[in-house]
Amino acid sequence: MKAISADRKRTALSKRVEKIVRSTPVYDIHTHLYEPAFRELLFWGIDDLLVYHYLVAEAYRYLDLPHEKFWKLSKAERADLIWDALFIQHSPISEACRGVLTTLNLLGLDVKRRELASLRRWFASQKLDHHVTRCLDLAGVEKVCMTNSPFDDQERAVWERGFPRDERFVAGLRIDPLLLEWTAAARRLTEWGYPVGLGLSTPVIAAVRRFLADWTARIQPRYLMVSLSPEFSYPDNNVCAELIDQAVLPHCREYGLPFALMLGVKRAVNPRLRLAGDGVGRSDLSALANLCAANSENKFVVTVLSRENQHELCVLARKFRNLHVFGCWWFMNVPHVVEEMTRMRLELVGLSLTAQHSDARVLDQLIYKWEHFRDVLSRVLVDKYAELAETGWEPATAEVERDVRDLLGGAFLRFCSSR
Ligand code: HDL
Ligand code: ZN
Repeated sequence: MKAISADRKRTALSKRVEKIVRSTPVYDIHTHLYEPAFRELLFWGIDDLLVYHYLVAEAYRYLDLPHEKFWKLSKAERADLIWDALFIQHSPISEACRGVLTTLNLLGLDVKRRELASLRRWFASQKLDHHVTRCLDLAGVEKVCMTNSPFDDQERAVWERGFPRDERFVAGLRIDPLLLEWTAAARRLTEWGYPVGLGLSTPVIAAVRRFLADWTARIQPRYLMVSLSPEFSYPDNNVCAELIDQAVLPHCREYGLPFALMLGVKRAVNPRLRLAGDGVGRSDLSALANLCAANSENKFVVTVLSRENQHELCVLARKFRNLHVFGCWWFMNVPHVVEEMTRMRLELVGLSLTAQHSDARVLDQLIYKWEHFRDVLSRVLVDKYAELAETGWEPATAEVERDVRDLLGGAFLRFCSSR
């Protein structure tokens, strides 16, 4: 009798947790999506789904076509090749392939017939503004953080023209070119009226801070963000570390903004694959420990790309209250690793973290990235609450709702507003 009631208890708990995880809205703290005002910069629909760089990388394990010919093809021609290679010639079993099918299925489309033409007809009949709302609703996403770069000419023009903001979209001020390509960035800042020479003299630092202040006023970012290679070191006497110390961190303190770091990306490991050509490396996280220790007034929102760095990142989160861990980034975002990371984070850090972000580049991807993650989160949380129940600590529904809200953006918002 005892075993049956234990099973019944777990089944009831699973239903309760799954319902809460499924219905809790998400604050998606990092994506590459744009609000509709950016028009063609917002990717959506079946062809954008298929030419996603994750699928380019996987398709190129089968394609013989020289890369330069591939890049000369139209988007639809590239999508045809990827559809054939990854969905028809082979089962679409990878996470990125399955994601396309999850999205199509949840949009109510029939993939059984494997007919790309009919899928294209359906998307061609959709209106963007309606489709944005439908995708956000299906994904359960209430806020989308964009990746906004003043160094992107197309994007900058839209910001400089100005437009009525869509409150569902929040800006993220991305500063990779400023920190990582200083010579070119200095030239552009000078063009834009921020006279900077190459040396980081006081007037140059002042001009950089004015640049950051102007773009903060223009786009109202939730954070400043940069992605850094595994070789990133801090402190260091290179331009990146000095700009962080002298311009970025003081700016973040002045405006009460977190500095978001994405560590461990090796850019252009295979440049012929373009965006699909980036790789991963294990970072020396002593740089992060030094950053958090030396800048206790700054807040750091951090994700790392190497599976080998995940445990150390959790330990650092236990050492530094100004460090907020987020997401299962890029090559980490596959169910097996997401489950491993999420279990480890809950067991080592608890609930003061952001369990996932989507990194969506195509609007429709929000649907699968959050569907797949909610499945994993439910599985992990059911185990964790069942373990609590075994001690006699029965988790109340309101407590589970509070915890899930925290993991899906609530802890991040509290971290941003805390002293
Ligand atoms: O640097 C980043 O923000 C990464 O997320 C890259 O954009 C990467 O290409 C990506 O889309 N990963 O999911
Ligand atoms: Zn990203």
